[in-house]
Amino acid sequence: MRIDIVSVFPEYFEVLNLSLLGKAQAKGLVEVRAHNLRDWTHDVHHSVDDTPVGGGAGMVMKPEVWAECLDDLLDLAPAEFPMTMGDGAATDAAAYAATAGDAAAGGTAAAAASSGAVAATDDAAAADTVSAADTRVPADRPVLIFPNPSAPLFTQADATELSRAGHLLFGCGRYEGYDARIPTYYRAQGVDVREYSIGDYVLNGGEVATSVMLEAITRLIPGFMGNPDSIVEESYTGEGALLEHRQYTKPATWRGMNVPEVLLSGDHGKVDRFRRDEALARTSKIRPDLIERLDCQALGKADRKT
Ligand code: 6GU
Repeated sequence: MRIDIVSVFPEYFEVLNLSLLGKAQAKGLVEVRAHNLRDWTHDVHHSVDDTPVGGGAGMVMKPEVWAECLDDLLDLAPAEFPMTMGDGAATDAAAYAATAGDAAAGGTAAAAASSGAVAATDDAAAADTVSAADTRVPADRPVLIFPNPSAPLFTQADATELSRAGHLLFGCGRYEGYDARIPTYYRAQGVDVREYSIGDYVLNGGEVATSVMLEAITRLIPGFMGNPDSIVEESYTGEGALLEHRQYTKPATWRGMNVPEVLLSGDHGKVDRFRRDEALARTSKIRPDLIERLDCQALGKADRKT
């Protein structure tokens, strides 16, 4: 898996060379490269942001700088929106027109038609590969990920899906965010673009969120973990669908506290049932939202296996 990270603080990612990800790089399972967004600026100040259109506090990251960088890393030629290509672009163009409320989306058909830069056939093929029903990531299609506190939550299911990708590119925004046209544009270019939040709190930028997502994704790459069983165990209820049961180690009695009796019984069926009951009970108490999302069919299957 190739992993590119773009940030104005690329040094932040030097820690990735340590730890488990360092070992995975040494084994050739992943290749991580952190890039400085400012390398794609042309002005003396290397500026990457500008004031928000419509007013307001803070700064917004400029689309031109990001585009020069992402075009380079994704090996794409510049084009005019909307590009003439597969359904993905058409849908996105429609969505864009619906939300933008200006002539930008509809008024550039001539420009798109005259732009020889868009490989329409390749993009159409790429659009065909991923339908709404099939969310698997084809290994040859890059996935562009923008951490964004106002996006859907990143889940274990997303991590599992992205662990099968061949190329991930993280675009770390800073300040008040990035120009909203950037993800729309690359989606229309046939790139699989995702925006994710890692939780309901605000961070200063996408760097920490990127390292969180990277760790969740890369540990699922086959051969990454020393003991692949630890992943299977975690996912027996459907990949992070429930909180895990509590764990104990020896001694059986410590400072007057006993481990639950059933765990010492040697009856694997009983132990499994105890743990699943506890996982369910704790989840409904601590995270009832997870119970609502539960795939009851998957749970039934897990039951029958034991
Ligand atoms: Cl992805 N980015 C930022 N800046 N803050 C966040 C976040 C992402 N997820 C939760 N908070």
